[in-house]
Amino acid sequence: MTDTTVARRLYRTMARIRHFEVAAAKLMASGRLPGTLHVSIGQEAVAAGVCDVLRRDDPITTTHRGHGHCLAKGGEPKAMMAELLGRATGYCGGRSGSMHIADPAVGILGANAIVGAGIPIALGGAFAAARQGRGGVAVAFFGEGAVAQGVFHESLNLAALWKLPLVFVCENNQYVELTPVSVHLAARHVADHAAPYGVPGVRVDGNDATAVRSAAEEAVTRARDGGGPTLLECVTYRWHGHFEGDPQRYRDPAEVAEWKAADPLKRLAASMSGDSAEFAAIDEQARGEMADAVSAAEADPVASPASISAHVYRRPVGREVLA
Ligand SMILES: Cc1ncc(C[n+]2csc(CCOP(=O)(O)OP(=O)(O)O)c2C)c(N)n1
Ligand SMILES: [Mg+2]
Repeated sequence: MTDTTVARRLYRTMARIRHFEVAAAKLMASGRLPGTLHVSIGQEAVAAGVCDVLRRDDPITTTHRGHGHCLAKGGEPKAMMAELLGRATGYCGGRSGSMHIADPAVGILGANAIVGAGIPIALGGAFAAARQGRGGVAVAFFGEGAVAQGVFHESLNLAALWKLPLVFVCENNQYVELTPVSVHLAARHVADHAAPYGVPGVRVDGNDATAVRSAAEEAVTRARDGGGPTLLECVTYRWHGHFEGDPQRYRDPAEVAEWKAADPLKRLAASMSGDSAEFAAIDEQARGEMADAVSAAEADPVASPASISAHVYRRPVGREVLA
């Protein structure tokens, strides 16, 4: 039996992510949002379940599909939406768009467009947390595409060797761009990669927010208590294409329909059937919050082209090196 307060909190986080991304996808379809956009619609239970057991200052890293993790960790929807819309008030001054949201004040060390690149940054966060000795735990969110990257294995090895407080959360949404996981990974399951490093490997239904939360709670508690890392594989599915506008010729619409029937929001609401009015109200509130974020962000000034090189490191060349 799921605790009502926890269920409502998880639902609220998922609804906020859903409405943020539905709004962003609509803005892109109507030509109002520039750049590239990868949404996590259908995968909300992972961000909600994991971040629910984290402290405000616990560090996380995420990927090109990271809006959900940022929102669940305490990212500001208005500053995120402004960033997506290229506004000067966005998290990165409107210079970066969707894939580089960061907010150290709430532990978001950064989204990252390079597959796998957030994992060693989270490893650094875990190393720092261990040194600080305040029980901090870091989380690396990544897709199953990163599991074939060397840096995943290097980070898992070091985290295991040094018993770092790091939870590796793989959001296995079945596809790496156009490639299904079945022809991408040699191992049967992502979680199987934990055993060679002597680390617990757990596979959970990633569309069940309370199951994700329980598995994350166990892993985070172990990490806080000095028990080292865990590899948590959350099995889920992205409803939209790899990017907004992806023609999706590589998958059967029937498969998408099957996963839509396992909507993490509807599943949680159904498991708490006595509470349907409450969930509907939470949903409406989240929809309004994100509509307000869009209106406020759209009213803000577009980033000035003159700011394009702000914060860009330029290596001195030639005589400048000696100067
Ligand atoms: C090192 C690197 N290689 C390739 C790419 C191009 N790329 C962007 S997203 C992506 C797929 C990632 O798949 P996965 O890790 O499963 O995440 P998902 O998109 O499913 O959330 C690829 C190959 C990249 N950004 N970085
Ligand atoms: Mg994937």
